[in-house]
Amino acid sequence: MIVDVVSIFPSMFEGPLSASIVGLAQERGLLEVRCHDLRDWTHDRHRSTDDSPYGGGPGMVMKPQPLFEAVEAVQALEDEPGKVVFFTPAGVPFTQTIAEELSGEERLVMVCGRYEGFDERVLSLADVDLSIGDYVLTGGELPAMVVIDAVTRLLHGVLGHEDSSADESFSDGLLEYPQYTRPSVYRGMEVPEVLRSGDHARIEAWRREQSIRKTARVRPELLERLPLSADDRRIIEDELATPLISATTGTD
Ligand code: JAH
Repeated sequence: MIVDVVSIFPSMFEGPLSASIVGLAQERGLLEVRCHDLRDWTHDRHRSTDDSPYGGGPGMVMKPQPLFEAVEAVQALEDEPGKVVFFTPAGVPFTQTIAEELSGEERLVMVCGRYEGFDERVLSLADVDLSIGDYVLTGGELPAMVVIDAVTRLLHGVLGHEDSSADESFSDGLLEYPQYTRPSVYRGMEVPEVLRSGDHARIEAWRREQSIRKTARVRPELLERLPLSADDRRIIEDELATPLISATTGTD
């Protein structure tokens, strides 16, 4: 996959994209991220990318001309123009399902804004406008890195074991069950006996129960869309009957 990124701070991407799995994916030729400086498409002496808003109001808005020319120039670098992805707080919520869809693309063009946002006409360039969560950042660069990270680990050949991403939080709509490794006792805290029993049916049932309990407690809305067995429903009821703060916590 080729990802072209347009930003006024292309150097922000250097660390996150060179380390760890994303860095390795690039070294192995499975991913190529090319970061472009939006100011390369400005024509004025001050290389300005922003201007004051029509109608008044605080702050500055990303002006159309450098963004239109940048996106058009970057799209022309390959035969395929690539899906154009914007990042704004008003975008559609980014989910694992969208990460899976994007991972099937040959190339993407990501546009990162700054200031108070984009001139609305610039958004006509977007195939999709994504939000990574309900908070306001100083720009779209961190969301772009989040999306690159989530998509990269889904690319074929990136995670040595190609089935590992199918076993995790969100892939079955539940949060992940607890994981343990050696030693079996650390500072008095024991690994659950079932995980050392070798009984794979029991282990699988325990893990599903733990996933359901965790999801019911912290993300109950995720359970509404899932097919649940009678066993699952009894576990949920039991979990929701358990107080979040136990009676023994405190000074008594
Ligand atoms: C802020 C341009 N979904 C989080 C998110 C995404 C983008 C921005 N903020 C938050 C943002 C300023 C300018 C984009």
